[in-house]
Amino acid sequence: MSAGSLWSCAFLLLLSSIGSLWPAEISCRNEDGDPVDWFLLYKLPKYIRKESPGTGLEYMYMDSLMQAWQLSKFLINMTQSALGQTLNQLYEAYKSKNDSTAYVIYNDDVPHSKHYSRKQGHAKGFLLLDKSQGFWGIHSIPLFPPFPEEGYRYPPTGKQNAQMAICVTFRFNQFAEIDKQLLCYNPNIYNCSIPDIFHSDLPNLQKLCVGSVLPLIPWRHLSKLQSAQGENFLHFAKSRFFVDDIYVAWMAQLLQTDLLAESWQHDGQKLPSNCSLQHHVYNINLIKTPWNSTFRSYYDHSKWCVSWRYEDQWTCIGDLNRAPQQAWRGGGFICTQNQYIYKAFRHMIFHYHNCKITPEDGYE
Ligand SMILES: *[C@@H]1O[C@H](CO)[C@@H](O)[C@H](O)[C@H]1NC(C)=O
Ligand SMILES: *[C@@H]1O[C@H](CO)[C@@H](O)[C@H](O)[C@H]1NC(C)=O
Ligand SMILES: *[C@@H]1O[C@H](CO)[C@@H](O)[C@H](O)[C@H]1NC(C)=O
Ligand SMILES: *[C@@H]1O[C@H](CO)[C@@H](O)[C@H](O)[C@H]1NC(C)=O
Ligand SMILES: *[C@H]1O[C@@H](CO)[C@H](O)[C@@H](O)[C@@H]1NC(C)=O
Repeated sequence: MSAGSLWSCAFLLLLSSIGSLWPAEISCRNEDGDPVDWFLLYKLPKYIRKESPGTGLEYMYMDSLMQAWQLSKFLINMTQSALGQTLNQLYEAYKSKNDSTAYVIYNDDVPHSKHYSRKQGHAKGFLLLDKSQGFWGIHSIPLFPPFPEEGYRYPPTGKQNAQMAICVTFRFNQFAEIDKQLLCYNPNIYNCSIPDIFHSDLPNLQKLCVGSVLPLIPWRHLSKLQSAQGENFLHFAKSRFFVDDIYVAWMAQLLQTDLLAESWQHDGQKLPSNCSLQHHVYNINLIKTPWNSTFRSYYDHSKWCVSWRYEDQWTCIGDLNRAPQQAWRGGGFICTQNQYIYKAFRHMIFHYHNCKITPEDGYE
């Protein structure tokens, strides 16, 4: 071996050892703890039709590397779950009192709190970032995630109904847009840390975090977001001043697509399927998993919608239900035309309500 190649060998060895010592970048994480560009998690309800009740902790999972639903071998209350692996980074950052990371957790239903403000967004999520990159998680789980002092746990009240979570990894420059979107939401932030170095880039989150006076809140705002690996998203944020059903009045018309919508619609709080405007919105009422078991939307607390036509390919996941009171609440949806995400969701729709009720009303 020549001296030159010996040197390059030594150099490669040095590089690889640096590589393993280098702290991994902040990202959404899969169940192996590896970084992923995005993941989706659909926790199944306790009551599946024609089956005996489950634990209410099983979930389906897919991500940027695994492009169809898989039943997870973990339960959602475990630290090995994708949510556990991802949030662990936030809990670790909190413990190390790290000045180079910022985090925010928000939920209209705060753990250990009886206070409930309708002026704040009907929205649940978490963010962790440094000046290089981070993630944004959007979910439907009340009383979640726990305060950072407590570490990862899953609330027992989140077992009965199905729940949804999406996590997307973003480069730092995208968080200035996310900051604007969250101003529209006016989310109920219950724990956060936004060190000084972030104040100029995240002015709204900084104010929301410390509870200082907010600038004028826009009625609504649309943002284009791009994940770290280049996946395109469109994000809809509405404030409580945009008083309308976000599905019909905004998303379906702007995306120019008829939508099939899954959301929490308990008795007396339903908006019916709506065909009044050019693009229609139909309520789903039965979901079928890839393993052919079915559950009623009645037991689903998640909020999502997809294009009715396969050609349109839109999938949106977010915060708001098709219920009259939700018109007065802030919140939003993250939308994508990723074909795998679309297929995964579109194929789960087993029955929905047309605007005119007919006997074979929307069976898939
Ligand atoms: C998760 O829930 C299951 C079922 O209730 C329970 O047996 C298990 O101990 C829980 N695990 C954790 C880590 O909380
Ligand atoms: C603090 O965060 C930065 C950026 O994410 C990271 O490089 C550094 O290792 C962290 N420090 C500690 C003590 O965890
Ligand atoms: C459909 O939704 C639009 C927008 O919210 C609303 O103006 C209209 O009244 C609704 N139509 C019906 C039949 O409820
Ligand atoms: C589900 O049902 C479809 C249609 O009846 C069938 O083709 C498919 O094999 C079933 N899948 C499973 C996993 O049972
Ligand atoms: C969570 O946020 C940190 C940093 O802002 C505070 O130091 C904690 O006191 C707070 N925890 C709770 C339970 O409010």
